[in-house]
Amino acid sequence: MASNGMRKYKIASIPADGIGPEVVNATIDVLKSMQQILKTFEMEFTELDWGTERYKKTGEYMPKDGLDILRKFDAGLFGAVGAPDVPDHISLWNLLLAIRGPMQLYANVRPVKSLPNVPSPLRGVKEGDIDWVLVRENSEGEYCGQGGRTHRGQPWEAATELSIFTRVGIERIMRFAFDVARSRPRKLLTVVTKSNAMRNGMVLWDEVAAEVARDYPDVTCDKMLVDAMTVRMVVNPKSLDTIVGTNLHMDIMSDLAAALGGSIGIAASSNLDPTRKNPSLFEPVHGSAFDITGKGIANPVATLWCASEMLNWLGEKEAAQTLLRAVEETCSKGICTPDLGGKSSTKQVAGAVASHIKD
Ligand code: GGG
Repeated sequence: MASNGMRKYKIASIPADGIGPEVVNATIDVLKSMQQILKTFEMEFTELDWGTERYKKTGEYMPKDGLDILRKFDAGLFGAVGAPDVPDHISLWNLLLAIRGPMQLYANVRPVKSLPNVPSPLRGVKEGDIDWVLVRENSEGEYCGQGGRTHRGQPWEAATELSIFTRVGIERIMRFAFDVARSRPRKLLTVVTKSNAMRNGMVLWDEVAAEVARDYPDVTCDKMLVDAMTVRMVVNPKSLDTIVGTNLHMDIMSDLAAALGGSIGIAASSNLDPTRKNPSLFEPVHGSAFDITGKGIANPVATLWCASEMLNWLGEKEAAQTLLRAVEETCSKGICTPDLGGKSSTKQVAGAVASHIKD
């Protein structure tokens, strides 16, 4: 609490690569003007220079004590990682994945719903028909980083990529997902696996899901194979609400979901530590988009939505709703960047959102 009675938060901003700085800085401007208008909270932003530029100068994406640095903050706002001249597995594993796993940000929440004037590409789907929350296991599974390569360069070169699923890891994400489903009006959870073909880890997922389901008799739970799930999302989107799945499955499904919801340019994502021992990290689903970097036309809506999720997580629920409403009003006036068919710049969209914030 600040001396003026306002609730005070320390936020780390990690704009990182490509369009990351454009969307993060536009969002911080909106948050700063929000706090001036609402006068209920104060945010102190500290920019961390982590990312590919730093890697090229120092050989490190983030400092060795980066996680300790992050732990001094209440939350982090992340932009994007990845650059054309660095292999993607280097950038991802040295920054985002170097934070998510070790910080135990095990719940990756990706809400998807259509915004005004951002129609779903699906025929016959109206605004409001798609209202999903995808819950991605964010700390293990296919992203455990285990495996290896042998006989490099030989015709018999081989590589293994292990997936590690633990009972503890599955149970905690399952309980988190059931809680999310319980908090929503339809109380409906779909568990996604591939347990017909993958007979160990995925079967454990099914078993733990069934066990946890017994503690949530008020939540209707069904299970789907990931391949069939992609079809259901397209042909029967209204039948879905909360969806939970593994790290890789939900990474893929959340891109599909974002596109079906209207655009990946509006899709937000929260990397949460539900135990609240570590600060959570909020990042747009989209990547660094080097094709439009520096043009001032990156869509800030996904990061603004992340900021709303961050406010919500910090307990500023009214401010979170105010921000999302301001984004919706901006969209309903057709103020949007070229990816959504508009002519506005990143700064113009952010400015319009700030102007729609009322106390
Ligand atoms: N804005 C987040 C970002 O840059 N993501 C890049 C990416 O490829 N992420 C993969 C993942 O979330 O697993």
